[in-house]
Amino acid sequence: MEKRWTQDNLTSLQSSILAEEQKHPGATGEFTWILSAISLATKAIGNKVRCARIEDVIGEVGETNVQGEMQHKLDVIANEIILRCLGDRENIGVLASEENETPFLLRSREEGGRYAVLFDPLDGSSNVDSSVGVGTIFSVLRLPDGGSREVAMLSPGKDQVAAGYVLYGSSTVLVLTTGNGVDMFVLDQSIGSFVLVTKGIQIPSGNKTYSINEAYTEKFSKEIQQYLEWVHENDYSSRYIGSMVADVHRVLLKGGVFLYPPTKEKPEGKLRLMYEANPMAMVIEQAGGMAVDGSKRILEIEPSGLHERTSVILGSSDQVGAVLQHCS
Ligand code: P6P
Repeated sequence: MEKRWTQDNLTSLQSSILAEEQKHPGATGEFTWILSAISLATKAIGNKVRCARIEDVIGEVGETNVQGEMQHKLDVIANEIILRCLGDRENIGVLASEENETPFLLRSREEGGRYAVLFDPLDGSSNVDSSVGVGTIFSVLRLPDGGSREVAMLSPGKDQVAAGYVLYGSSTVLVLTTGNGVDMFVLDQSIGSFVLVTKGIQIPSGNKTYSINEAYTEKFSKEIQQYLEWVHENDYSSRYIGSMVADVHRVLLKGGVFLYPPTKEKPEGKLRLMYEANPMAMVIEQAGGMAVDGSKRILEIEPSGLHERTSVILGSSDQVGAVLQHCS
């Protein structure tokens, strides 16, 4: 069997982050502390996802979350795991979750709270019962010295200091950017560590694959409808999983374009800006792609609320450009 890694090429998530940190003279190591908590939390969540049927935590809780969507048992479990793992990191001032209406204000700047971490604990959780890939999405913002933390947390995506996701799929994959490219790690269960498998991912161009829920075609704008007519006439293939982390991960590695445009029912779009669109947009841009809301970069949207939604069109620049040719 081919060696998965050898002594001279085993790079763990922690050692990769520390090596990155060395490039920043002023780095204090506290940033690493946050990412190691995200690593710990997502390993625990991955275990829960894999054992969900055995532990009978599949299905809905019977209540709706702040989004008005049915909450799944695993949403609650994943949320509690992240809050527990991140909550005791003394340099985190704010935690904000898709599952909670208001953010957790843990520590002031004076008490050492220097970062805000925003997350969707288990995006696509309704897919777990059919063993479709689901994921945790995270975004890290540095809190400025002065001002209210709630206001500071609503910074545009271009201010993120780190972003990424963990896909609980055929393998548990962590994709991370700290602003210097995109790296991919896979959880090696035999040693319990995320190990570096690809450094500096670049999204391929030229892949004529589009990813959108075409059931809503009649509810999309006429521009999107025209784009869909165009792809049907130009030898495109369609891939849509209905789990954002899985769909975006495929686009990151293979190219193509993922779209979740506004519909009549959701005129602002379905996906959330702060903890879904922004982190994914940072990853895609850092990999050389584009991420827009139809008219501008997602990362330049000035947020007005923690749970606001946005239209999302992201992928390789050529494929996003093909969409925009029909939307401008
Ligand atoms: P639809 C999952 O519920 C989610 O938030 C994303 O993961 C996914 O991209 C989207 O919704 C799917 O929505 O309307 O196509 O089922």
